[in-house]
Amino acid sequence: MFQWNTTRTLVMGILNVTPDSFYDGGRGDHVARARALAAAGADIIDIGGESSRPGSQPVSVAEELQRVLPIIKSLPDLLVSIDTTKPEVARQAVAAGARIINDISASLFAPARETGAGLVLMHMQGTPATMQQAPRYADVVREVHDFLADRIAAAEAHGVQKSQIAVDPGIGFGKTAEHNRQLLARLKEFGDLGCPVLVGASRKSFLGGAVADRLPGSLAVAGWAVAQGVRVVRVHDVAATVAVVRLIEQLQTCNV
Ligand code: PT1
Repeated sequence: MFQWNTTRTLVMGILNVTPDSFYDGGRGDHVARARALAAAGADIIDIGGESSRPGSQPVSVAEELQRVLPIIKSLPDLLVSIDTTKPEVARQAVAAGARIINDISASLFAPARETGAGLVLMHMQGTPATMQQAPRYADVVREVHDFLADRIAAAEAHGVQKSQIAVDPGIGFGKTAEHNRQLLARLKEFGDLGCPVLVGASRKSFLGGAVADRLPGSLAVAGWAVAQGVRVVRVHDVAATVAVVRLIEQLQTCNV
């Protein structure tokens, strides 16, 4: 069974194998891109065959499998997560070598139980197609926190071990820029859930400006998140993020 390593921060490098990725620093062959992410220091390669950015539309199981399976099979030596909401894609991806299910729908309990894969449970309000139309919360941090607590309990009730699970507040998924800032400002409140916290803020629109100009903001958020106790950061720019994360970890072990 997969268990999250909690001794140091993990950097998850993003590999979109969709034709409509919102940011793909340089394009190129997918397997070569995965190798480059690993060489840059990524601990996990997150492979996604269906976009979930705001306004995106679903793809079929067959299309998603066709996109992701050949790449997963080409990377047997790397720790791979499959970014999917489809149980059949999750099962086949794990059979092909993926060891973590990155589930933005927070519902893929059966594939995680059956395979023993790691499971990321993420919060989202609505669906990718419509989630940014009218995000609404009384207290976004409380509501996301309580949703994740409920999903952990549901996963455990379905036979998933708690040590398999990581949780994710879902930056950009049915949230205004202010909601995203509140979630990041109060990340420590997720510590009581008893699972590693993952944050994915890389190059997202709440940072402002053009996608190509969002690296400084992305690095600032990654460093901030690690300082608040986040254990996994999902990013496009692996080498720069690894440098930031290692420095924050050093500062955390300095005695003042
Ligand atoms: C995420 C995440 C993900 N994000 C996890 N998986 C995306 N666990 C895909 C924008 O506002 O944060 N955690 N898989 C990508 N989603 C978005 C959302 C991309 C918003 C862009 C935006 O620009």
